[in-house]
Amino acid sequence: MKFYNSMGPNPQVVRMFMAEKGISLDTQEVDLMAGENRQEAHMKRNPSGQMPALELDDGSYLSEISVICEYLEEKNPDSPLFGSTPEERAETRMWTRKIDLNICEPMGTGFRAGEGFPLFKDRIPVFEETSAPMKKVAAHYLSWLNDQMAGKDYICGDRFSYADIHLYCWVAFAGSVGQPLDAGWRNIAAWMERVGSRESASA
Ligand SMILES: N[C@@H](CCC(=O)N[C@@H](CS)C(=O)NCC(=O)O)C(=O)O
Repeated sequence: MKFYNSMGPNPQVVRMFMAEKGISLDTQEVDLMAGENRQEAHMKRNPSGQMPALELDDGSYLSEISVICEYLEEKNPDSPLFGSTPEERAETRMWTRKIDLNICEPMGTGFRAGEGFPLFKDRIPVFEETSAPMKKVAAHYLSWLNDQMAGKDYICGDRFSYADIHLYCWVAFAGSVGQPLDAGWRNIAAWMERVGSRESASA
């Protein structure tokens, strides 16, 4: 297997996941700032032109971070981060989907149409006027999640999971590009510290 890595929150999710599970893969860097991920060689790995991608031993490729991580978990079932039972896995997937659709996607759109506009304007359809409303959507659902996190250490209660990794990398990234946490989101702030103190957070 080979991991195609770059800067950005999505590759970081996979790196953090692999660090948690002690997975080490042959890795090739792709220069996202220079647009190498939109050139022919990478488009063959991921027709969406995005990072990261995983090359499998049969020469085929996977993209989409939650899919890559679920595949790596199936291949490396020890220390499960999706869960040990069908119920736990369903709970992890349920929260991951809520987080991805309602928080990470609008955060990403807010960034690409805002601070990231110069980089993305000639790559994908981006509309500057959508930046502020998308950031508001992400903030609305983070505020909602803050309430949901009352009394919980992790997104799935007392079980650290892939859902924590996915959201942590996105919230950390968003904070560095003009989408800071609201001072009132104390449960999210405490959770960020808890997850950020794990060694894997610097992967
Ligand atoms: N839904 C995709 C999102 C991938 C994505 O947006 N990756 C970013 C890096 S964090 C990217 O490739 N940006 C550069 C570009 O789109 O040209 C996933 O789950 O992997």
